Amino acid sequence: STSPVKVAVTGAAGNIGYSLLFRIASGALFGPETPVELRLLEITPALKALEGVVMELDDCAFPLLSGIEVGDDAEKVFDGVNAALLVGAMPRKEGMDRADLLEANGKIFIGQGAALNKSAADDVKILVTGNPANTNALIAMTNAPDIPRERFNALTRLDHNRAKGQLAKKLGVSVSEVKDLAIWGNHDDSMYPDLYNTKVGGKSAASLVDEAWIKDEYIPTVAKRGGAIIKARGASSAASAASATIDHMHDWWNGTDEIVSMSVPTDGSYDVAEGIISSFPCRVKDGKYEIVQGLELNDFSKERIAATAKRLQDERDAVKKLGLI
Ligand code: NAX
Repeated sequence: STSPVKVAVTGAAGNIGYSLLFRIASGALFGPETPVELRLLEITPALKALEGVVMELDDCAFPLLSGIEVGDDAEKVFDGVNAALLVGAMPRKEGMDRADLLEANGKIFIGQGAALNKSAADDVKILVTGNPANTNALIAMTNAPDIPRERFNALTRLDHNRAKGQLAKKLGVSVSEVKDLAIWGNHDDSMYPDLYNTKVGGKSAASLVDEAWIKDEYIPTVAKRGGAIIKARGASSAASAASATIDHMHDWWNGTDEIVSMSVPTDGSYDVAEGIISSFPCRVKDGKYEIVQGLELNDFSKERIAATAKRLQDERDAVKKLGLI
């Protein structure tokens, strides 16, 4: 039998964790042949709740789950991990502004970047879900100088899946008919889903809908979806965020011929400035992603991509000022 993949999950006792862990343990991430060992990191006051989650994992008797380790010491929990899903972050509390949040969460990712640098396996792949995801990933990457930069990704797959779902619904087709859709930029309300390069039934998706719908309804609906879910459910997206986290790492690990949205370190592609982690259309082969090259972007797309990249540059400048990178 194959030796288990060691996967770390931070914030394991949180909402997303409660959905994510069970899917990883059931084989949704690495496939039905690969045993997994879970390494669960939490802050000390959440370890008791995490104990309860571990009891439930035991009670599922997942055949692929070869072991579970829990703790509040990142260096120990990350020891030898092949994949790290960095979900845990501090929610914005009353009276906190954006800079406070960047600082509070930024500190978490300094420590976790350094711990991964010290103790993760050489082949580790790291995906940041905890917000502000792109900038947290940048902070972790900057604090892990021995890990190749391209091993640090941030999650925009939830935006991707939302964008796919909303388009399929509008056109009355199945989501599997929507091809080559991608999110550009930051995981915030400036993210840009490009329908001009998206294909449905071989046609450009933009040609099948009104431009006014794209600008006034579609993009805002995708951008505000998280808020709409909070309003309806009384709690933020958890199962869908967990599912998107699985999708991203699954495709990065196993490869995919489809175009998927991944937030990756910028390399100058499409005139997006270097030094940030931004979402692009990507393909993955043999465990390595590539930013899809040669796409034509119209003026509207160029404008939106520049605007969302600017947000990321501003966040980068803010955390630089705070001494986090
Ligand atoms: P919860 O508040 O339910 O859980 C977060 C957990 O992280 C808590 O159990 C907390 O104790 C733990 N934690 C805090 N600091 C930690 C640290 N230093 N080390 C380890 N664990 C730590 O939030 P949840 O709903 O699970 O969301 C988690 C994060 O995902 C949030 O930052 C949230 O904003 C973000 N999201 C990102 C999305 C994306 O698409 N990128 C979408 C969903 C979600 O909003």
